[in-house]
Parts: sequence; structure tokens; C-alpha cells
Amino acid sequence: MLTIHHLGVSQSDRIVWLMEELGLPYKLVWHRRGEDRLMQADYLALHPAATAPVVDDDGRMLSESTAIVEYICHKYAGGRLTVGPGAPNYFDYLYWLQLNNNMMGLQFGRIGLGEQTDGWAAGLFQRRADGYARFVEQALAAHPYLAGDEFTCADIMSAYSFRPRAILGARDDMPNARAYMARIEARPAYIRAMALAGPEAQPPAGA
Ligand SMILES: N[C@@H](CCC(=O)N[C@@H](CS)C(=O)NCC(=O)O)C(=O)O
Repeated sequence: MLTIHHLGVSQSDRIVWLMEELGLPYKLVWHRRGEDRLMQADYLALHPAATAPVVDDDGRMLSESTAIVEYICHKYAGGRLTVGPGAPNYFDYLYWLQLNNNMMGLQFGRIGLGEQTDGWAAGLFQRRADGYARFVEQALAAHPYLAGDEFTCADIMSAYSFRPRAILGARDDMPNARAYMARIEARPAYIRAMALAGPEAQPPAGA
């Protein structure tokens, strides 16, 4: 059985969400952040890349969300929630599967800029965030999910960028993304996953 190493308030809640969507069994191991809000020695010992999530598949430690979600779907769920090269929306799927990492890079860049709103870096940040926001709105005007009419791993990966504390989630010019998030938040698997491992979830006693 897969073990999900969940770092509190982190992107690893997405893997819990995926497993709930697929109805696959898994073991959830909670790791608290330290007082400095960073991962601690127990998590750092899991994988040299030192990023959350980490999933243990029979002793093989897997890192990097996008790789993990595709791996689980293909290895354990017959490709459910993925889109293959023969489908007309294959490229859309790949695009939205990758977006979150770009958004997280932007988010860290924005944090690094602090209050600064002028200059090259601030201009680049703003232009990119505006561009992604525009494209998200366009895609979600055309269909209910990012890669088309069906919910896929592209949604599991990218919805993270539309949560309130993320860059796109903090904007007030994205009505389609807001309506989309209401659809996402109503999904029973999402509700279950967030109760277990979402930003407001409490670690089990002893974790
Ligand atoms: N591209 C990686 C990014 C993972 C990532 O940045 N995770 C954050 C948590 S959201 C992390 O590891 N932070 C280290 C820390 O908080 O100490 C992925 O998608 O798995």
C-alpha cells in the first residue's frame, strides 16, 4: 500500500485528494512543520530533494507532485484521471498539469519582491501573473474543467494555484476560476481529503 508523507499545510494534500478521487487505499503519515514553518529533520530524511510531497511505494521514495500523480494513475488506476496522446485535449491536459509549478515559482518570486511594485522583476511578475490569469479565465469559459469537460489530474495539480492563499486565488478578476473552485470544493473526495490533510486539518494525536 502506498504511504503518503504529508507535510502540514503543503502541496502534499493533493496526493491525498488524488487517492480519495481514485478510491485507492493508502496510509497517511503526518509531519508537522517546525516553529520556523519549514519541514523538519523527519521530512528532510525522506528524500534528497527535500520537497513535499513524498510517497513511499514499497520502499521507493517518490518526489515531485506531477510525477507522483501520473505514476499513481497509470500504475494503480489504469490511467484514470489522465488524458492520453490520442485524445484531442492531450495538449490541454499536459499544459494544465504543469501550470502549478510555474505559479509556485511566481509566488516565491513575488514573496521575494516584498512591497516592490516597480522595476524589471516586478514588471515581469505582473505580466506573467496577468497572462496566466487571462488564460485560466479563457479556458474555464470554454469548459468546466481545465483540460476539458472531464475532471482530470490537471485539475488536481492546478487547483492549488486558485486557493485563497495562492497568487491566482488572491485576485478578484477571475470569476470563472472562482466558480470553478466552488465546483472543486463541492467534490466529495476533495472534502474528505481537505478534512484529513488540508490547510485547516489538525494532525492526529501523537503526530
Ligand atoms: N515542484 C514540487 C514543489 C514542492 C514544494 O515546493 N513543496 C513545498 C511545500 S508546499 C516544500 O517542500 N516546502 C519545503 C518546506 O516547507 O520546508 C512539487 O510539486 O512536488
